[in-house]
Amino acid sequence: MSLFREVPDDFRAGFACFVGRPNAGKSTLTNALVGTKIAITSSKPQTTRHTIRGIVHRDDHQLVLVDTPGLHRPRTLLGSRLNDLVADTLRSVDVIALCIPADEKIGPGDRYIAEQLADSRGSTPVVCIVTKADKVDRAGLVEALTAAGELMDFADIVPVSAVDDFQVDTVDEVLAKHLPLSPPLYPDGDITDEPERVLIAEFVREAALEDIRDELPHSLAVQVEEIRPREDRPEDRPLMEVYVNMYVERQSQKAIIIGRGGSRLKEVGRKARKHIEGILGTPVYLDLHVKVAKDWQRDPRALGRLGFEFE
Ligand SMILES: Nc1nc2c(ncn2[C@@H]2O[C@H](COP(=O)(O)OP(=O)(O)OP(=O)(O)O)[C@@H](O)[C@H]2O)c(=O)[nH]1
Ligand SMILES: [Mg+2]
Repeated sequence: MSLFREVPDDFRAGFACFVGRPNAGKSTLTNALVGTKIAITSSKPQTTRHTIRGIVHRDDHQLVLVDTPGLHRPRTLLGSRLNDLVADTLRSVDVIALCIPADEKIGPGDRYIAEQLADSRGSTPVVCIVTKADKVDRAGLVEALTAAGELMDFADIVPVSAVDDFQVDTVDEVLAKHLPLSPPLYPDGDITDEPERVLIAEFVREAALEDIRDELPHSLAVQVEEIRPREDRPEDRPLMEVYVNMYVERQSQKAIIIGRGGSRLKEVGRKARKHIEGILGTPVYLDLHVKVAKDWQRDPRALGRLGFEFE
């Protein structure tokens, strides 16, 4: 049996890429379009650190979304590497969606991105997505749309609110118009090409960083140790056991994550479990372990063990 379904001759499939400055709402919109959380989001800029593909399945098309790290004028090596990553991505997609938040004035950051697009997009169409429409009133939205339209020559301009589910389907339809005729690129039911283990580790990292990021800047690494079905469960009521290790650098940070009487760790587990269940499609028993790995950021062997690979 084929994993791919029969499709009509006029089926379309291809890639769209979200770009925009940090915090513009790219990952939140990716999740809304896919219908399941696959990308972590936060109110702090530079949350996304690598490109993530999300797959939207419709009767007449399949849209593969590539969510990218926020683009900005680079100040550090990491920043310039992230920008290179985005530039490479632009060259391999069928349509580019530039995200601009409705509640912020267009600034040098957006102009910088528009210049980059003019340089590297070739003949790829660019659609403007005015995000966070729920944060402004009608007049504010008209103003944001007008200002966006003056930034560059767009194939379309679409306002959207991922939070209020306003026009999310329209974004999908507008992007799908630019896809080539093609059979599906991914099997039915696939919503991302991220490995499950990576997603699960990211969800735990997001939940842990949500309210304690300032105390734990870059000192947290998360690794999934094991995912296994609990034995002796009836076939129609499976339970997945997920074992996760969280590494911090100091004993004091371990105490922060665990919290008074384990309260913080419990809350991290509760938040992360909800998203993990969404991905695995079954109830989950989540076991979180906090360990101290002294100076792991500086120790190549520790980095290797934690799944960081460098060329
Ligand atoms: N009110 C409202 N807030 C939104 C909407 N979309 C995103 N946000 C918020 O904006 C913040 C940034 O969202 P992200 O999706 O992480 O932004 P991003 O563009 O992926 O950011 P980077 O990965 O850092 O480039 C989060 O606090 C979101 O909750 C929206 O439609 N409405
Ligand atoms: Mg993001």
